[in-house]
Amino acid sequence: MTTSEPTIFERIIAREIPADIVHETDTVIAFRDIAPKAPVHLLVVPKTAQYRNVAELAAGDPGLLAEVVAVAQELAREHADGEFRLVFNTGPNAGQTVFHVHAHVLAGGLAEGTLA
Ligand code: DGP
Repeated sequence: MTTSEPTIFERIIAREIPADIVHETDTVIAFRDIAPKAPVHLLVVPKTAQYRNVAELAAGDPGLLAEVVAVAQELAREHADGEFRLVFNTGPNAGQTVFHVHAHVLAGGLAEGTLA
């Protein structure tokens, strides 16, 4: 479902605002997070604005979700040692601020910040 106001990620995809883009295909774009939480912090974003979060994406287009994960792996190999944490904040109470589905790819030395 789209909203009337384009999200910041739609504006990046449309090149209305700049971003440090590291990967792009017809369906997915990836760029550096503006406020990195790890030595490597990339966002992998499906270009369609149809899905607000990963649950909607999984239900609506599981193939596109698999592509997001494959791009994350590829970027972790390219920008770090191939190991990575994949985070999908889903909902405001989980810290989601941009309601256009995106994966945070965190890599490059996370051993001290493991979740469990
Ligand atoms: P989330 O809180 O999970 O919705 O993640 C949104 C992320 O988007 C957050 O880590 C900061 C990042 N972000 C917000 N605005 C911009 C922007 O204009 N450019 C870039 N590169 N990242 C942004």
